[in-house]
Amino acid sequence: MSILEQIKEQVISGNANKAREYTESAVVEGLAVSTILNDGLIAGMNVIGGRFKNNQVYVPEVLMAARAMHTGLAVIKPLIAGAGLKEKGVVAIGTVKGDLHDIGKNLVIMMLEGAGYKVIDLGVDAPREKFLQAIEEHHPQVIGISALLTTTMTQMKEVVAAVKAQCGEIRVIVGGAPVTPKFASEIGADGYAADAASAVDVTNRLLEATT
Ligand code: B1M
Repeated sequence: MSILEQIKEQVISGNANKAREYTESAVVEGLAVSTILNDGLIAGMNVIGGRFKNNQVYVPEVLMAARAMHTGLAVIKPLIAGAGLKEKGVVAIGTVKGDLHDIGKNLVIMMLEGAGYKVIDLGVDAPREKFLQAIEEHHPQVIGISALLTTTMTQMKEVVAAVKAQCGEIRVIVGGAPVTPKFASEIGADGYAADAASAVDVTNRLLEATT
């Protein structure tokens, strides 16, 4: 079994120690961080996602897989975020109120940090007040909003409206599995990204357009 398959398997089986060990080995072997991420860690999480959907595994297994994935992510995070890149701007990002999913948001954060942005993590279950407070405290150029549930997507509209009312110049980017470009446009967001890498491209584009 290849080292990427090993990482994937350890995420699927929720073995955090092994996921970390194999991720470390992959780094030592010189595999690209994006390959480790997409073909190892995320690939494992996708398998668990499918099994969860089909009731083949339940919440405890999913939580264990998420923990294993985070352990692997912690190994590669310094490689993505390191390299002393000049700060490009400030992005404050959170998962909306009522929603506890943070794996995708954390990936977006890692990619943004890797691209040279300072990122303020507002965590999960973040009410709109938290986004507004972050604007006061950190003066971000971009607000990122994540939602993984169809029931919490509606919160995004409230956050976008509140952010725009507080500061019309701030750009808002939204994402998460149930979110679509059409929905993003309907709620007045400035950008939509389907995945963490695209979130960087969209953020770059939005900031280029304002400067
Ligand atoms: Co949840 N869950 N979950 N869950 N969970 C989903 C989302 C679900 C699709 C599973 C299913 O039924 N097939 C389903 C939602 C259905 C729906 O609304 N359409 C669901 C459900 C129903 C629930 C509960 C209600 C289950 C229950 O209790 N009965 C419950 C809700 C809890 C709550 O939030 N209030 C729940 C709980 C959980 C766990 C706690 C067990 C765990 C979360 C652990 C954690 O995040 N720390 C969990 C997980 C892990 C999942 C699945 C299996 C995986 C999600 C994930 O991490 N994917 C998920 C099924 C699935 O997606 N296949 C599921 C990997 C991640 C890398 O992808 O998050 O999509 P994703 O992020 C991507 C892009 O979407 C994008 O970039 C990321 C990287 O490429 N992106 C952005 C994300 N945010 C972005 C922001 C951006 C831009 C891009 O800009 C700001």
